[in-house]
Amino acid sequence: MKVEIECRFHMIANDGNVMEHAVAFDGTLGTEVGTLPTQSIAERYDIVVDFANFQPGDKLYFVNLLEHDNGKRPQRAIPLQEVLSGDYEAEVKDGVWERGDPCVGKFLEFRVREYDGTDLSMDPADFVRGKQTMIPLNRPTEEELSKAVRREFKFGRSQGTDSAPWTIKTDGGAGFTMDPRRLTAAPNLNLEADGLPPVEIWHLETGGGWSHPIHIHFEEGQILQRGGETPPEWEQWARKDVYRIGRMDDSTKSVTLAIRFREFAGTYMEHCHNTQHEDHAMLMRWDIEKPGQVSVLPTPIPSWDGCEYVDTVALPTARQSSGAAPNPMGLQIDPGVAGGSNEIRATGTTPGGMTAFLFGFSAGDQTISAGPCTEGVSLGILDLNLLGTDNASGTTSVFSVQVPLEFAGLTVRMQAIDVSSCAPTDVLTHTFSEPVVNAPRANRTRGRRR
Ligand SMILES: [Cu+2]
Repeated sequence: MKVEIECRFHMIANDGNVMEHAVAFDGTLGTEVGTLPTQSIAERYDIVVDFANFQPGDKLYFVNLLEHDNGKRPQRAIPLQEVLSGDYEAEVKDGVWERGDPCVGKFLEFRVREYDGTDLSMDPADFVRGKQTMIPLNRPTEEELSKAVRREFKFGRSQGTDSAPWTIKTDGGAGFTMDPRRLTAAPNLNLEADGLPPVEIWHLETGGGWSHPIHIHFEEGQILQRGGETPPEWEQWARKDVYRIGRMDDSTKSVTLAIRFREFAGTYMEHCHNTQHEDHAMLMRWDIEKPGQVSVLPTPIPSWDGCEYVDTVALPTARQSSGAAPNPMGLQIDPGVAGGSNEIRATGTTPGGMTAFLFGFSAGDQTISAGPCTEGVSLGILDLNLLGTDNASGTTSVFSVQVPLEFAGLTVRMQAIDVSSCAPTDVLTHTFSEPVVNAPRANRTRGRRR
């Protein structure tokens, strides 16, 4: 005979932060009795369990039912009875697991005991919606949200390779895997008139495949919308640092969150927390910058002999995001290509239409013309042979030029022109402040240690 006993609990914290209100998993407000919402890798739920329905001597278990047979995603959920009865059991043969996943099964046991002490803990039922608050949320105001910098990050397999299939697209730009030298987003600690650091709105989205639990390091955010709608009760009262998107129960294709950057300028990370994805470099670097900061932080490259620093290249939208609208022309300069000589590569992406890309080194402005635009644009060109132009339509264009073996103090400038309107946009510059030498590992700078 199968006996089901209700195991009631309240959620009081989410991702390590005490919530504004506790949530009772009792069948109200979108909850299911005794059932936690789906929890992705790296998400944390703190719950207070009421064991009143159990007797001393009872044992309760955490059981994993999701069977993996490769790294892509769980293939199926094994019925609980099959696991508890022992009918499902992975077998090992000659040191190799076969016919089953050894991670399916019980992994934590609770033993219910008599308790005759005095329970001094707070009753979470006193802190649900409409009752007392635990830790109030510092919610952004409507005005803050209306003027917030907006950024968009899309997680998927677009523009990846067989060896690095999982990529992140930022603000409508190209899909990239991790390169610590690339700065993707740079919120600034500029204070508003009210003395508060500004709020940014980050939109995380996925195309499909397995889910992506996106971990934003350092700062916590509040979910404004899940799949374009009000988030569930347990996410409304929560500060979070892992945001689950994609194909799972209790999940949606996108999450929009508000996040306030308050202190500790420096370099941080945003990444998918599924190990298979993050190990294939589904990560990106973002920096918190100081008010008035001009230079981007250099990139530390650790070695056995200490740490060397190389130049950082920022995406054109890093400091001032293009907002909710896709960036019409994402430009990027890569300061070197591994294994090559001193090659500088520029990448531009357009959503469509005719675009000319210009690319050169500054040595004073010089006016040139491109395509049908007779007035041309002003662009610093050291050597016209280093000029790249192209007509692109809805594609990514890549230019690369060979540069002198060693140079310093050069500024690379890149510009896109919409030739239908002859309007130049997105001037992107990058100055190589350190000598760049033709080392076996391209773009390694010398000598600077901290
Ligand atoms: Cu992922």
